[in-house]
Amino acid sequence: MNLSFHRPRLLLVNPWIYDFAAYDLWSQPLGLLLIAARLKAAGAEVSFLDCLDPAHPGLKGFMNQAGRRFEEARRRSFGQGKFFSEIIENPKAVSGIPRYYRRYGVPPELFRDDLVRAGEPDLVLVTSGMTYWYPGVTAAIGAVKEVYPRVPVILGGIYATLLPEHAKQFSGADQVLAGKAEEKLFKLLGEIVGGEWEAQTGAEEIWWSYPALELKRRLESIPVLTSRGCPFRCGYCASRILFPGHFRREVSEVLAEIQDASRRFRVQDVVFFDDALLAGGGDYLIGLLQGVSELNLSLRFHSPNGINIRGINATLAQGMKKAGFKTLRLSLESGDPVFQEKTGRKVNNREFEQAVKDLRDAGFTQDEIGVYILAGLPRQEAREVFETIKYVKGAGARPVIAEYSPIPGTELWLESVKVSPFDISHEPLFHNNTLLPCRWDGFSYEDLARLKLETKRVEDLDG
Ligand code: B12
Ligand code: SF4
Repeated sequence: MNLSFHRPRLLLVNPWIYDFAAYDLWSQPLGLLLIAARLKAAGAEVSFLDCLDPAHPGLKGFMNQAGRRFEEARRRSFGQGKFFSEIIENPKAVSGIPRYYRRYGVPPELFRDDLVRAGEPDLVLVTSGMTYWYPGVTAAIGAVKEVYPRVPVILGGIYATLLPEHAKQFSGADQVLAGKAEEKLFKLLGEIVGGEWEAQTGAEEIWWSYPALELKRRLESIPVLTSRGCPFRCGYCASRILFPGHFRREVSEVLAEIQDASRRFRVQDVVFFDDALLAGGGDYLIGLLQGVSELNLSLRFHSPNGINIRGINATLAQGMKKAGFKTLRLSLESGDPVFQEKTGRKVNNREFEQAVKDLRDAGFTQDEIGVYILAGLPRQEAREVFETIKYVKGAGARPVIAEYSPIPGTELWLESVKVSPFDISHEPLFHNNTLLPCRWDGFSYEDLARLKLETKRVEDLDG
C-alpha cells in the first residue's frame, strides 16, 4: 500500500535484559518484528536496534569487567548461546540477594553510538518481556531520551500488558500500549505522525504476516508462531491475559513462511514460540511436519516451550523424529494427580507415560525428552517436586525444573501475594523466578538447589 503522506521514520528497539541470569535460548523479539513487518508494509521507514544482539560488530574483542573477551565462539549449536553481559549494581530491592546482577546485551556506549547513527526518528517503539526485566526497559528508554529528547517513545509487549500502570510510572515511555496493541498503535501513529494510519485495515491480523526477520543483523534461528493464545486456563499462566482466545494459522501459510525464511536466510533451526503448540491434538503438527518433509529443507526443530502431552501419539512422535526435532519439552508440571486435577486436567500420568513411550519408540533418547516440572508454587512442598523428578526419570524422560514466577492477573496471583515473603504486588523485581518468590519453610532456596542436583543425577538416566 502506498501512502501519499510523509513517510514516517520509526525506530524499533529491543531493550536490555537486567537479571541475575539469562541465557539466549533462541531469544527473539518476535512481537516487535511482527509489528515491524506490518509497519513496513504500510509504507513506514523502519529501523531496528537490538540491545541484546550477540552479533554486534562492536563486541568483537570487547572486554568485560573481568577482562574476558566476548567471543562469538561462545555461541552454541542450533542458534542458542550466551549474551554479552556486564555486572552492575543490584537494584535496591534485591540488594540483599547474594548474586551478581547483570545487564545482558551490548554495552550502553555501543547502543548510544547506534542511536546516533540511526538518525532522529519520528517515533520510537520499544518492546518488553518479563515483568521483572523492567529496569532494562527503563534504561533503554532513558538512553533513547538522552539522544532524542523530543521524540515520543511508545512501549508495548509483555511487561507493558501485564503491568501497564507500573510501566506508565517507571518506564519513561510517553505512551504505554497494553495487549494486542496493533489497532491502538495504528491509531496513535495517525495522531503522532499524521496521515491515515487509523484506516489501515486488518491491523489486528498482524500476527498472520511474516516477521521482519531481515532487520536482524544475524539470524541464527527462525521463530515461528503456528497459533496464538491457548484454550486452557492454568492458574499460573498469563496466556489468556496476553492473548484472549485461541487461533491457529493454516498449515500451508506456516509452511510457506518456514520455506521462505530458511531459503532467504539460510538458517536450519526452526523454533516454535506458541503458547500451546499441541492444543487441540497432534494432527496439526503431523500435517506441518509432513509438509516440511516433502520440501526437503533439512531443518531442525525446537520447542523450548512445553508442549501439551495429550497431543502426542505414535504417529506424531515418528513424524517429529523424521522431521529433525531436536529440542523437546513436555508440560507435565507435576506427577501428583491431585495437582493435575486442580490445575485444569491438561494431562494425567497415564497419558504422560504413553507419550514418553511413543517418543522413545520413535527413537528419542531419555536425554532428549525434557519434561518441565513446576517448582515453588504457593504452598507447594519440595517433597512433591522430588517425587515428580523421580517419577519422570522412572518413566524414561529427563526432568527440567521450571521455577514459578508469579504473574499479576493470573488465578494464582492473590495466593502468591499472600504467601510470598517478598512484596510482589509493589515490586516486579520480586517476580523473578531465580528468587523462588513463594519460598516458605516447606520449600526453601536450599531445597531448590537440592532438587536441581537431583535432576542431574545420572544414575537414574539411561542416556
Ligand atoms: C516464547 C516464550 C518463551 C521462550 C523465548 C522467549 C523470547 N522472547 O525469546 C523461552 C522458552 C526461552 C521462554 C523462557 C521463559 N519464560 Co517465557 N514465554 C514465551 C511465550 C510463550 C511467548 C512470547 C512471545 O514471543 N509471544 C509472541 C509475540 C508475538 O507476542 P508478544 O511478544 O507479546 O508481542 C505482541 C504484543 O505484546 C505486542 N507488542 C510487542 N512488542 C510491542 C511493542 C510496541 C511498541 C507495541 C505497541 C506492541 C508490542 O504486539 C505483539 C503482536 O501481538 C510467553 C507467553 C506469551 N503468550 O506471551 C511466555 C512468558 C513471557 N514466559 C514467561 C516465563 C515465566 C518464562 C521463564 C521464566 C520460564 C521458566 N520458569 O523457566 C523462562 C525465562 C526466560 C529467560 N530468563 O530468558 C512468562 C512471563 C512471566 C513474567 N513475570 O513476566 C510468560 C508470560 C508465560 C507465562 N508463564 O504466562 N519463554
Ligand atoms: S496449557 Fe500452557 S499456555 Fe495454556 S494455559 Fe496452561 S500453561 Fe498456559
